[in-house]
Amino acid sequence: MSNITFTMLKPDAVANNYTGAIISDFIQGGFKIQAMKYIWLTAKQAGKFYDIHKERPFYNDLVAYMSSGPIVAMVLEKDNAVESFRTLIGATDPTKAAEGTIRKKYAKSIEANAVHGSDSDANAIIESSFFFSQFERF
Ligand code: IDP
Ligand code: MG
Repeated sequence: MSNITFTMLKPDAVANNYTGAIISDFIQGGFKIQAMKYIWLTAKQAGKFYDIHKERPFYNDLVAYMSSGPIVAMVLEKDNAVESFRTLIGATDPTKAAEGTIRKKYAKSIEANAVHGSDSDANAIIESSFFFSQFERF
């Protein structure tokens, strides 16, 4: 069990001005911000970040979407961070996300689903170091 997870506020969330509300929900959920960056990814960067999904049918659309506007990348800290954060954000498909979850409240579609959350402790560190050099030491 690790205490960090990585998240991005995706282009739909930033464009819809949900940045403040979503960060407030993270803090209300007990997460502390360890690092934060507002950045517009190139398609090349988005493609590299989502390399694990390159065989999936939605990969090209996902890369285009994730490079369509600015995002906010963050490292968050809490006990059992990865699992606790995925509970807070809800299911990938917002129509299936539980009431009160971030994706239920703010996501537009299964693709434009407001936020990313790491799926394992190992990926939390890989993803954090993709954006923030201080996590390369872990
Ligand atoms: P997750 O973000 O809940 O971990 P993943 O399966 O890892 O979900 O998929 C990564 C991202 O790819 C999703 O957050 C979403 O933006 C997009 N995605 C996943 N499944 C689909 C789909 O069926 N159609 C379009 N986009 C999808
Ligand atoms: Mg995932």
